[in-house]
Amino acid sequence: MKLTKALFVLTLFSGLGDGAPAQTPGTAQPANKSGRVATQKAALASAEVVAVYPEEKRLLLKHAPIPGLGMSAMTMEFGVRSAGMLKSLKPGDRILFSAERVKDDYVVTSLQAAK
Ligand SMILES: [Cu+2]
Repeated sequence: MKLTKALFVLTLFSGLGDGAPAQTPGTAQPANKSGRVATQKAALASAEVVAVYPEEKRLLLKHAPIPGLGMSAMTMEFGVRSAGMLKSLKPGDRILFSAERVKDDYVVTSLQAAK
């Protein structure tokens, strides 16, 4: 019981420290409004999931233009930061996501279901 509580507090604190955009995108809006997201290279873009490759930690997205990455709309593969991000995704899903360039690859750093 004590351990669980401590873990919970820890999680809370680390969440606050990081702004936690990856963990709870739906509930972290006030913190994000203060400019944390804006200071990152990646802005939120919308996309449709075309294919998911959990074993390779990659996915194929048909995405809208992403000005922050200098991309027009296209269908392309992205890596993901963790395989867990792909768990609930399936082809046809619409998402909002942010990505950043890592060497010659593009990596999705956060994503959420779009309505
Ligand atoms: Cu692209």
